[in-house]
Amino acid sequence: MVTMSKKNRDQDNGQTGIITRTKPKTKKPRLYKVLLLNDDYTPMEFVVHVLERFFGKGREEATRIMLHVHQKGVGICGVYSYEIAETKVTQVMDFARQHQHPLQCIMEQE
Ligand code: TYC
Repeated sequence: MVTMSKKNRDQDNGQTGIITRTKPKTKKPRLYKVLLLNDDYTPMEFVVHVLERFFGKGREEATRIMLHVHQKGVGICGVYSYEIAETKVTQVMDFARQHQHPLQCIMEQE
């Protein structure tokens, strides 16, 4: 919707038209995949824990995703808006660094 400034409202005597949008504005948010990359050193149990803690997965799904990454080299943890995806990547990278594991987490536009 387009609205008038206070000055314009004060001067408006009812004859001034207000332009309104007829079509509802539905901007679809761009989505980003958060991916885990395989490496030779991060313990499998640590990756499962990451998927449970930061991506809300249960033990079974977390284990399935971890094994997929282990076998294929890369796997999807979840799909989010830019800000949420960026936060997840930062949380995982900080957590991996704190535990001195080389685990890599990246985001990619869908
Ligand atoms: N490849 C690792 C190992 O054999 C396990 C692993 C899985 C590491 C997934 C990273 O994103 C990863 N210990």
